[in-house]
Order: sequence, then C-alpha cells, then structure tokens
Amino acid sequence: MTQQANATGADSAIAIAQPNPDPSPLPDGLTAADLVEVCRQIILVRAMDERIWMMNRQGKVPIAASSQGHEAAELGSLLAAQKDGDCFLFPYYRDLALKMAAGLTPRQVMLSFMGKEGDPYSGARQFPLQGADLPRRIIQISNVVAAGLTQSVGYALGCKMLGDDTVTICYFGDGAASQGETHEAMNFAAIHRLPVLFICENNKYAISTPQEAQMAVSDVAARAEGYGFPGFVIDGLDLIACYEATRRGIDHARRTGPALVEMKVERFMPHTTDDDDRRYRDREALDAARQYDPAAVFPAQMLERGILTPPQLDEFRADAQRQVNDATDFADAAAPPDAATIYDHLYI
Ligand SMILES: Cc1ncc(C[n+]2csc(CCOP(=O)(O)OP(=O)(O)O)c2C)c(N)n1
Ligand SMILES: [Mg+2]
Repeated sequence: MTQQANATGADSAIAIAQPNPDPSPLPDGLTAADLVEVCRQIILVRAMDERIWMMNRQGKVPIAASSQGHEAAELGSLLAAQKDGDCFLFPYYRDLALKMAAGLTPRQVMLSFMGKEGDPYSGARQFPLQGADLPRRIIQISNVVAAGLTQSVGYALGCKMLGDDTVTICYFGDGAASQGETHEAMNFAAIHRLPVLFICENNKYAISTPQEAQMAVSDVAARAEGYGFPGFVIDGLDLIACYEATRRGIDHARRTGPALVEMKVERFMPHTTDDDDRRYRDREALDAARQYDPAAVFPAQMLERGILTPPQLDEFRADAQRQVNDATDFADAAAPPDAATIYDHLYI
C-alpha cells in the first residue's frame, strides 16, 4: 500500500493516517463486509485445523484430514454458492474450511473430531464430519474416493425432475478424477444436461501418488471437453478467482448443464494425521509454496486494499484462539455417545 502525502500541512496528517483504498472495484456481487467476513472465517478455520492436528498428536482425535492450503478454493466457492442462495453441496473429507464457513460451529467440529456425543454429522459414528448436515444443505456421506460424484449427479437429476432451481456442487480431489466413477458421473451429467458444477481441488497428490503418476494430462479440466461441457483451470490459492469461477460455473450449470472448475491448490499438511509426507514430498518446494498460503495472503491483501483494518485482524486472531480453546475444552469434557444408541439409524 502506498500512502499519499497531502500537500497541505494540516490535512497531511489525516491523509497519512487513513488507509489508501485500492481503487479497483470489488468483485461482482460482493461487498466489503463480505470480504471482511471471509477474513474472519479463514483465520478461524486455520486455527481450528491446526488445533485438530495438535489434538491428534495428544491422542484425542483419532484421524483428521487438513484443509490447510485449500481454504481459498473452499471459501471462495462457498461464497459464490451462498450468494446464489440455491445450491446444494457435496463436499469431501478435505473440506473442513467449507463446512465451518457454511455454519458449523467450532464446538460442533471438535465434537465430531473427538468422536463425542453431539457430532452433528453422524453422531460420532463415522469419519469426522462425514454424514449429512441437511440444515446447511450439505451431504458428505462417504469417504470412498469419487463416491460423491455419482451421488451428487443423482441429486442433480432429482432436482431437475422436480423442476427446482437448485444447482448441485460436487467437490473432489485430483486422485478422485482417476476413478471410473468420475467418468460415469460426468458422462451421465452431460447426457442429461444436469445442473451440477464439478469442482476439483487439485493438490497434485493422492496420498503419496503424485499427479503425473496417475494421469497423463496436466489439467483435469481438459477432460471436460470429452464429456461435452466446459472446463476451467483456476488458481485455487486466489480466493477471488475461485469465487468468480464458481459464480460463472453455477450460472452455466443452471442455464445449460454441467461445468468443471479445477482449482490448483496446495496440500500443506500430510494426507491425513496417519501419513508421513517426508517420505515423498520435496520440503523446499513445499516451503516455497507457503508464500502463497491463502490464510496469510488473503487477509494481507484485504489490509492492503484498506478493506480490513489492523485492529479487525488482531480481533479476528484473538477471537479465533478464544473459540478454538473453548471448543477444545467443551469437546474434551463431552461424553462419548451412549452405547445403548449404537444401533440407532442403522438398517439391521
Ligand atoms: C475407492 C477408494 N480407493 C482408495 C481409497 C483410499 N484413499 C483415501 S483418500 C485417497 C487419495 C485421494 O486423493 P485426492 O482425490 O487427490 O484427494 P486429496 O486427499 O488429495 O484431497 C485414497 C487413495 C478410498 N478411500 N477409496
Ligand atoms: Mg489430491
């Protein structure tokens, strides 16, 4: 940010004290308040993600997949879905940031990760945050890689048959793109021109398998043409780009049929808490990628543009720590599910 000195003495002090707002317009459909709220969210979800990892190392969280490095893709696309107001989401296991920004509280998140009573997704019966959050129009029913694609396409078919306006958004990884089920889902969606937007969060790894060992193309989005719908490649570390691409994708899905947006992201942490990525990832490349960390870059950009103020940023950081501490204590003290409920919700 460059600060403009004012020529006249009395006014110059005022001019220098004020942030110099970036004259470039806000992204289509967004207000400054939206962007400030995203800063609050990105700081909170990162603090939560880090705490969950730490609780795993303390033996209190059995397993976790981190969204660190995926936040811009998840929050930018969610923002577009929320602005649209008529989307139904099928995220996958790496979408903690999305689920929290959609309204899940830190206490609920920690209950789920610690496997305690009150887990809103599955009552602590499944992988953390796996199940359904119907009030927020979210289903993530399985960790079977690529299963969400066929499920979401089925949902989109239902919406089309009912004649409603819903656009279904399905999130998946680059590894899922190599599954046969992905081909079936995309082909079916294209034939029936279903209102579904496919979002690939490409972090270049499927656990330890690098992208070049599982596909012979550099862009998953290139495959869209083969199905008969458009595909776009987006910098998944750029939150505004992810917002705008999703906005266009939703519009296309509703008017014409499927679209695929590939967001190139980074996976800053190992695949899950059970994985040791030192055996297969180049540390230098990973460290270099951290300069593009969306949880740092996005708030910094908003500060630079005068949209976020330093006191707001300080407050968001302090509030995030307060909420994460509260959630940890709350879930730690919570009871496990009552054993007598073990057969609830099961077809037996
Ligand atoms: C059908 C199936 N095969 C294998 C696995 C084991 N597995 C879990 S996650 C994963 C990698 C998926 O990678 P990607 O789709 O790129 O998502 P990312 O974890 O990188 O976000 C694999 C192979 C599984 N859950 N389901
Ligand atoms: Mg991947």
